[in-house]
Amino acid sequence: MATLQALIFDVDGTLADTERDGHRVAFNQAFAEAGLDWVWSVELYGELLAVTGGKERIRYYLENFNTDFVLPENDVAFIADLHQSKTAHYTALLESGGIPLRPGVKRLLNEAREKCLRLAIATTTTPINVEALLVNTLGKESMEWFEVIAAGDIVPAKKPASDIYDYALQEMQLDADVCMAFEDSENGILSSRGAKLRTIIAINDYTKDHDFSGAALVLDHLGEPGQRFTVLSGDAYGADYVDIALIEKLMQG
Ligand code: XBP
Ligand code: MG
Repeated sequence: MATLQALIFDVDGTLADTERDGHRVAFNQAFAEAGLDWVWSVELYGELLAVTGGKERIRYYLENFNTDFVLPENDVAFIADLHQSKTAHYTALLESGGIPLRPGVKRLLNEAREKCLRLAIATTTTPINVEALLVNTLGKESMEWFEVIAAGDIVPAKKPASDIYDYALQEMQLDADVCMAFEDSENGILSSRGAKLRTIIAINDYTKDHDFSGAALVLDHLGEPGQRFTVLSGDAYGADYVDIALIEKLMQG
């Protein structure tokens, strides 16, 4: 029987609702600063989220939603510069305390640490974005809580490819069977399940209609004592919030 040893977390949409009021806003600030008239509305951004990775998303936007724009010859550098500016705006936004953690995240991390479980991150976002979120919500020392922070371009193929989770598992020298992954999106669960990880989903506004086939549990959020989660799919064994005891029960499934 598999005994739980580690929790692996996605970042955007899972630890915090970063997309609509964080990444999207930062992209628009970078576009304006570069003198571009591109504006990513809340609705358009929902469509652009089909592609993970900021640089990949800019290219997807140009190829599908702004086909009149003529990319300069050095298109890779052009997109990379734009994305670098976006990252600066995004981290500044996090430093201003703009984005809190989602319900249950801090409590679950603390319980996992008390129980000496191992922690990791597997995300497509840029590494310094992860640092900015962790430091500004949990404090500087939280960077040490995660033995692996697998992020961004560290693997060539971003989610939905399983590479980022495969990388995290390999770095931790762990089998998928002794871990639980936490995700919020279809691309995320395709990636985690591709790495054979059991996965708990906490949806958000952008992902509520996604296909979460294969999830161990689908919830509106991880829940807190006094802030019960709603179970959208799966068996939560009568629990009100995700804790280690519930995760251990789900490990047997
Ligand atoms: C997150 C992403 C990221 C962020 C932007 O997906 O797709 O690209 O939106 O970050 P997931 P960067 O939560 O599935 O990892 O601009 O730094 O790429
Ligand atoms: Mg996500």
